[in-house]
Amino acid sequence: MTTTEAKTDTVFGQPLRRKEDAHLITGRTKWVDNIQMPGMVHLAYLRSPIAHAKISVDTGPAKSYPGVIAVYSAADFGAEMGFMADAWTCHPDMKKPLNPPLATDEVRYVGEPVAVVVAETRYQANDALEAISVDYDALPAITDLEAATADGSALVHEALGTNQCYHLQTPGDSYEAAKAKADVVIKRRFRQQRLIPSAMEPRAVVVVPTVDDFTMYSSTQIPHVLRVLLALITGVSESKLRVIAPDVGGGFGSKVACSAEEIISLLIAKRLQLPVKWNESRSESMQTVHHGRDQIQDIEVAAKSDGTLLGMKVDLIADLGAYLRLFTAGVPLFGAAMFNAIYKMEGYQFNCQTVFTNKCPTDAYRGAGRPEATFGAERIMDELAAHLGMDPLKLREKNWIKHEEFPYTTISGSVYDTGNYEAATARAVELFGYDELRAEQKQRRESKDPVQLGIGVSTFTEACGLAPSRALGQLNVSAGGWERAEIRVTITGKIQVISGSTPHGQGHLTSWSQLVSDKLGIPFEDIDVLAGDTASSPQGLDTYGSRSLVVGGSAIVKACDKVIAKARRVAAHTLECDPDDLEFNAGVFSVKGSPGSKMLIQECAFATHLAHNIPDGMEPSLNSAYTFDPINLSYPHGTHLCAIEVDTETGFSKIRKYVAVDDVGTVVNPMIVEGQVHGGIAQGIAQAMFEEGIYDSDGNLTTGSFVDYLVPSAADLPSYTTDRTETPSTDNPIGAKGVGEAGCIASTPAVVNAIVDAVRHFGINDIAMPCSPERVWRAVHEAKQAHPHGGAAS
Ligand code: MCN
Repeated sequence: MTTTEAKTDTVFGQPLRRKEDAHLITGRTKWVDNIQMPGMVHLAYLRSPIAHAKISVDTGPAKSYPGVIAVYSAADFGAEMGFMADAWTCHPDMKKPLNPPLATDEVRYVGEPVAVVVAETRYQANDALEAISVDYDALPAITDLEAATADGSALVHEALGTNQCYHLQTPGDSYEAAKAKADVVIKRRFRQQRLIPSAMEPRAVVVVPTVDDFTMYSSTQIPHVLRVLLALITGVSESKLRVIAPDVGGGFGSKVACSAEEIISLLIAKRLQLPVKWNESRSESMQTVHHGRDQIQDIEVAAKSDGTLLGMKVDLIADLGAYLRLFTAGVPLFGAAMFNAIYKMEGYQFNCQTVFTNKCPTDAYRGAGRPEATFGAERIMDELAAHLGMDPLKLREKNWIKHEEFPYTTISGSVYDTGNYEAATARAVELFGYDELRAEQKQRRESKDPVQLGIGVSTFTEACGLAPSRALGQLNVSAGGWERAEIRVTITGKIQVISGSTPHGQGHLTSWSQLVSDKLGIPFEDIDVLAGDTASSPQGLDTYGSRSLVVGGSAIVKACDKVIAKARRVAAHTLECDPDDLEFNAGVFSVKGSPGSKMLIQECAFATHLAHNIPDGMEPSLNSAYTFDPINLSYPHGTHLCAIEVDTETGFSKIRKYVAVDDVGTVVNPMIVEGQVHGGIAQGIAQAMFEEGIYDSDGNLTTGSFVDYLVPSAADLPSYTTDRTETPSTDNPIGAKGVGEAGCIASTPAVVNAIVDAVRHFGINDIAMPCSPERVWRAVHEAKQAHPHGGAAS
């Protein structure tokens, strides 16, 4: 027994520094690439340099290269390697192409794995790739999303007879009925460019076989899900496979995968009975880690002339790339219920076409479907405001759900539990100096200043906290949405939190310690968190969809309740009172009315471990577990305002002020929340102004390195002013809403709205993302040529 004093400090809600950072920032880390094993061999993949071709592969010549142990193509594995998994049947008529981890007779995107070399060193493995002989018999590359759906188009998968994966239309004619009452109908086409996730640590896998089982170390977001998928695909029993996600250098959705390289690494370790390692280069990662976004959105809104929104119609075409990964087909549907955003309306229609092309598959990337939807909603609201001559904030206020109307069932069927858009917007307006900036904008227009000021608004919400299992079932997603946690209480009163969520940058060690510390009254530093290892945490559904706090954290809180209930029995037994006569506060059980008669929870732990004198029939352990299945998604919201200076002579845009007021309900650690918002805003600005994955018409990725794929650096980004309002959720025991994707979802439309606002008086109503200086300059230049006498600054 070491602790004899009750805990006095409160840590929940405090901006504590992250426990995990000491080892991360001093390099005492365990990245997969740092793992060395005796006798370990190295893998390198030969990848298709052609977007679409029939292939025949001869691995023979590479086998005699120095250090080479084996060379394999699909033929060497056959049925053993199975097929890549997809987890969502989005439509009864959905087409699902088979996707073997190594290409068998046809390649369908540049970067697709064709063969693998096993060698003593990474360099020998890479050198031998050149000796593998592949005949590529080129086929037409399908790269244009709209042309791919035209009659007579060449096909990505001949056997499917179409390039369309599925076409989904919401039933009913509520939109047409709403439109019939409208004074105004406007329509815009927005393009969600392709993004390439760029986590700091590219993917890496090590597999260590022992006599009849395997340990896989992978830079993954989903060790638990990965273990199940590998078992299903390869037939290796789950109980023979331990998956460990050690320190993981970010994922942003791109490591929610069961990759070809993970499957093949396991099979090679099994076949050779040797430890194997694969780690990808940055350019390999850019070609083959799943990409994000890539949609064309045609959005129409119908409204009254006073700004009352009547309805919205969304027609999407989504580029799936060549194959289905886990959630490829479903990503557009994650946005289906979010285009209506925070707005009330009578009619809504959502149509979605999903199309195969000869490009790297797309899948979840920070926000997955919701950034796309929020962009569409917030851009079209600005367009409607401009059309009606209304202030964009006033238009939003006229149409948003009022705080007293919660819980609110939206037109697309979501139930938003709580929210207060008025409060978040009022705070953002105050911090931003909205009226002053509008006055400056007017002055710059009137003086024909070459540097114009634009103001962009985004009053976003999003749906995160994946997810009620039943809802996933209704949507035909082959996964549950619960999360599991276990609280282990040691004999000395220390705590191990066994977490099913798997952090890869989100600070869970700190947040979970804060949750447990106040709940159990045990000092913050006495709490350890075990996560990301299927041996220590055998059950879990991992981290994505900003679910870890609202689902995993709720499981932790519920497990703590069980610990307290058990400890209460021990305390009551020892203090010789009824359990109901005990109060529990800051880790101390005390008899109501006799405060001197008390017992610390650590003393209960010690007594329980000894089990000399605990209640009859009680199991001698305070350890408790809980599996929490949420009853609803989580709906954080906020108001982001961006002021941007656009040099109309050069097209260069500079963010002058960025204010973000987020409402993520009750907050466990405000510093972590702020960090998440900062990182998210940076990623959203990157989409608005910098990043674009481009393929040429032959299907070559022309932005395959950081030289031409522009990930912004700190020097490219402004300082942000952040603040919060707090409207607790009523759907989980913490009152929290997710934050991991919010900044990324909110910021892109705020920035693009600001850029368009700066140049709207030239007659410009859209600039395609990323709004690079060249694109902005061209838009202004073309508008000036079209209207040589118009525009205040022309
Ligand atoms: N938090 C809090 N109070 C709240 C909400 C959250 O204190 N009301 C804290 C949580 O306790 C947790 C962190 O904020 O420490 C994030 O919590 P949550 O919103 O539950 O998100 P997840 O932990 O589930 O993280 C997933 C989310 C996603 S989906 C992407 S993508 C993303 C993101 O997190 N990828 C990231 N943030 C990332 N941050 C880093 N560094 N790296 C990534 O790859």
